[in-house]
Amino acid sequence: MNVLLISPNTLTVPYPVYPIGLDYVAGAIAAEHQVRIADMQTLSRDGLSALIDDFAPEVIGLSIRNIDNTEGADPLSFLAEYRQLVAWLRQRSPAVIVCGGSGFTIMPDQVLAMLEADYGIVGEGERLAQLIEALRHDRNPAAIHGVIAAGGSSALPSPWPGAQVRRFQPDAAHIRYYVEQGGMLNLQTKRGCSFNCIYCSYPRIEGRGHRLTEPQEVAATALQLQAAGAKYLFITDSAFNSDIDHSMAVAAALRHAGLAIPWGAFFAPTRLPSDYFAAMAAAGCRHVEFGTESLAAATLKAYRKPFQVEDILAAHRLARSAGLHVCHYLLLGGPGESAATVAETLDGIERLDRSVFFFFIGIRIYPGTELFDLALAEGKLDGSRNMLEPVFYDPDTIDRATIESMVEDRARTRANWVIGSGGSRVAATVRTMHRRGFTGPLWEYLAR
Ligand code: B12
Ligand code: SF4
Repeated sequence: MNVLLISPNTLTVPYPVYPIGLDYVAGAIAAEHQVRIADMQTLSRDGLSALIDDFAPEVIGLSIRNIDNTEGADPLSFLAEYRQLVAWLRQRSPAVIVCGGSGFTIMPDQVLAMLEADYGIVGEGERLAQLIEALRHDRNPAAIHGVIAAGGSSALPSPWPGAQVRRFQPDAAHIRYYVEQGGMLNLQTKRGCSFNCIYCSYPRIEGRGHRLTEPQEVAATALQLQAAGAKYLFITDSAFNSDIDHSMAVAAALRHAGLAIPWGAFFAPTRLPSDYFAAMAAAGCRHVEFGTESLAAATLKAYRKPFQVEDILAAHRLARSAGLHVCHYLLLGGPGESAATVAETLDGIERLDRSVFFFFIGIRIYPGTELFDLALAEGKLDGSRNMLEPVFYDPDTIDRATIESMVEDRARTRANWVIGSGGSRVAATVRTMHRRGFTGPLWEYLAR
């Protein structure tokens, strides 16, 4: 069959991100089917229309990475735009339309109903191969584990048990865009996060158990991306160090393979071996993005973070002394947050030298998380509420506006304190620098 995979994500905040998920979906079906990828970051509607006329897809896959921007202070939803795209596709093509992706997986039934697509695949898109087989043989796709049909509903499937094959095509039309705009391509070294932070949707999207890619295979893919012109790699793992041994083995493999370009990743500031970040730096790591969330002991405990304040300080010191650029993401306004814990976090930040801080104020409540259950139990959420409209947790003792003004009071004089992802102003600066040849995420230029 002819299968067209579309990434409709045109968000450029904080920068355009390479749609790596579609490489894996393509990898699962390319042996049997003709596959093309249309990245709307690089293609106009006219271009898409011409592609549809030329390729005549029988199945169209839509990658729904973001449903919204999760920024309490500056909320943006993308679903109306995607719904319009599905209607537009229907006018041009009789293809069966299938949705999937990380954002989709958070609320599959609701997103499918809103977009009016035919089917959705919850979790890993590798199951598209089975769905296409069912269509080919006139069987019911909704009988497949993890597949939902319009009007149906589905429980979260078990993780994909088969191979994860990435199909990266260096000559595909969209690759040049990312190579020229900051040079960043993406790399995945494992799926899953074994930690249990109460608000987090990542284990739901990727599973709780780790599924590791062989370090040599990761290194071979990294070299392939480098050969295609990548000047920087972003490791998309939920937390690169959630399996310390594997992350060390990947770093060693990248070093032995002679990877010449720098890379960055998300890390949890857990207790780490003293040579950990030196090993990362030796393998080409340049940026460490810590999912720190708070520097107040009570808040870390309430969020069930797998580390304590001393661990954050120690991980920060190790990364800094290995010469790495460091940023910390902060997530304020969860259960138990108060003026005192916010002040503790803001004071704690002063102890983290030469860093950038991204503040997310208000925690988006996702179904399937402990925070969702807690908000229900506390009477802060009505069980029948449509969660597609972002709902943020309201702590008992402080409101989001107060937290925001506490952060803004100090952020005003500090260029390295960024509220949210920085919005369009920061994105515009990044875009200009990427056009001038700077590579990578670039937040290090804000570090103080
Ligand atoms: C890495 C990451 C980032 C990095 C990206 C860096 C980079 N160079 O790519 C940074 C920090 C920059 C970032 C930014 C943002 N992110 Co982010 N990010 C992630 C993360 C951790 C991994 C995404 C990823 O690449 N995964 C690896 C690939 C291989 O997996 P995948 O895309 O999910 O694809 C698989 C399946 O989903 C499925 N699939 C994918 N497409 C399709 C299509 C079809 C047809 C099918 C059937 C299946 C399918 O199959 C694939 C293979 O199994 C996810 C959380 C997570 N663990 O998923 C959040 C996540 C995607 N981000 C999210 C958000 C909100 C954002 C921001 C909007 C935040 C902000 N305000 O700035 C921005 C948006 C950036 C942009 N321009 O789009 C949300 C989206 C959910 C939502 N609420 O909408 C997520 C899910 C986190 C969360 N809050 O739960 N992000
Ligand atoms: S460590 Fe990060 S990815 Fe893992 S559960 Fe906690 S917040 Fe989610």
